[in-house]
Amino acid sequence: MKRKEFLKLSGAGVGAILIPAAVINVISSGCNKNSGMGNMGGMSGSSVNINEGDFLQALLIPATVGANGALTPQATTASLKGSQAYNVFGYQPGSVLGPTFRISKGADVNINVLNNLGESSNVHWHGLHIPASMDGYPTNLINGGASFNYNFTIRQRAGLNWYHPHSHMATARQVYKGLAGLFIVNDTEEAALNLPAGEYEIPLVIQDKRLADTSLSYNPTMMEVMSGYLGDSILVNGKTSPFHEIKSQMYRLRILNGSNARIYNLAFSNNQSFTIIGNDGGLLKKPVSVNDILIAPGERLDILADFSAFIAGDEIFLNSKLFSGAGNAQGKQGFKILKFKITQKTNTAFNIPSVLSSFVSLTAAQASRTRNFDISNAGAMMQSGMHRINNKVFDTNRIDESVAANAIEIWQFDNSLGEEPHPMHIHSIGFQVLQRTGGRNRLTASENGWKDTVLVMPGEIVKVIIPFENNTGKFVFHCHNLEHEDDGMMLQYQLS
Ligand SMILES: [Cu+2]
Repeated sequence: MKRKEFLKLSGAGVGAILIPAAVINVISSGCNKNSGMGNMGGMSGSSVNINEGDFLQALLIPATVGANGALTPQATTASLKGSQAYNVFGYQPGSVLGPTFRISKGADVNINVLNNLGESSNVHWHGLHIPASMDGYPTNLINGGASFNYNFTIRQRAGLNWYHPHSHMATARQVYKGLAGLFIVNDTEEAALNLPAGEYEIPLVIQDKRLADTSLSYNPTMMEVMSGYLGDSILVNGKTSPFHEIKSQMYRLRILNGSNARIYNLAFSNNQSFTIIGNDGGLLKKPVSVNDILIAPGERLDILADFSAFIAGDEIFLNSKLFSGAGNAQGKQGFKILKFKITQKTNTAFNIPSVLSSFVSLTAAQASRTRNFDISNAGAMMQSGMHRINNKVFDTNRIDESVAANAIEIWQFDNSLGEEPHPMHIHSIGFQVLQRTGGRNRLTASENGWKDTVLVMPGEIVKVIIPFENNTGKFVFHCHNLEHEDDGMMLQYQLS
């Protein structure tokens, strides 16, 4: 049930400002047997426990393709867990996810999308700085049976981007059912580092789904819209609880959190450190060693993991550890994600470069203005029952922010009164995170460098600085909790 309907049933009207979460819980648990309430706490919903699985299926690595590709979104079946067939959406028959595009900076890209889904869809190239007509605007859709050619030139630095549908109010369902893929940009600065490549560079798309339901039906309750649609099983590259055979040396793990709503606190089972070398927008200036790192939906991580201390026969897991500060639905359980099995002792050393890349760090003084976005959603339930930004829900006919081409601006996402975590994503540009106040009160190790999605926890205010380009047009920015996005937590800016 959507909150709009719930409000009608419960009699809550326009004009009320705030109802304590505890009161809402009482009201809604009395009005709908399917509200998914359980023993949840406040407005951020309840957690869903992960069944870890057996780690007996081999990790699949998506096929790599070049600048001239084709995608055919379609309803198909895939073996997500053992030999069990699931009804999914794929960009090709027989599996979820699509191929990994690997493209050099400067290349012209031409990807034909033939939509055989039986419903409208489109493709958003998350992280790419491309024209508005190619960006997968929510109402710029490819009808069932029709096709569209996405063509654009890659003008940005190396990095791990991704693609997925961005259909108005259907993004969450289409992504959950299996539509997503990676898009890697390479450039000469990155190539000069000679980072681990080939079998030593492993793409990992981490997602959660409800595998008890082989039809992968998607019908979130009101509370599941608030928490986001959390799965009961973790999939990596479209398989649940996989293993991967490796040698005892340095690996480059290129990680996407492609989940609708789940946040992970990545760590190794032996708590060994690993090195963050990049994030959403490519390489950091310098490597950073950590023992764990949060990754929210839409975010990417580029990690070097040193397995040289292991011998053949050893095993190590990539896990998600407990974390706090993300509301009632997230971080309450630690679980295993992926098992690495060391099969061969090697003597191939890799020394991590002390300098990875160079770019200008922007300062607040360079910004011509600051825009504030209230993402707390305090009291939003009392208005139309939808997630909001600045008290507004998405309206394709309304330009929310007018931005001058090439302007440098600070955008401030204010979740200081909120109870839910919101990973905020801005289309078509990269930004740098300037400051976080409240909550964690600092930038994390993966928040230096270029980002396009930033996690704003309850209680936090995060400032990002954006050097807009001259890629004029109408673009959206939104919460990348896909349930929140489809619920209206998206605005748009006109760059002109
Ligand atoms: Cu959100």
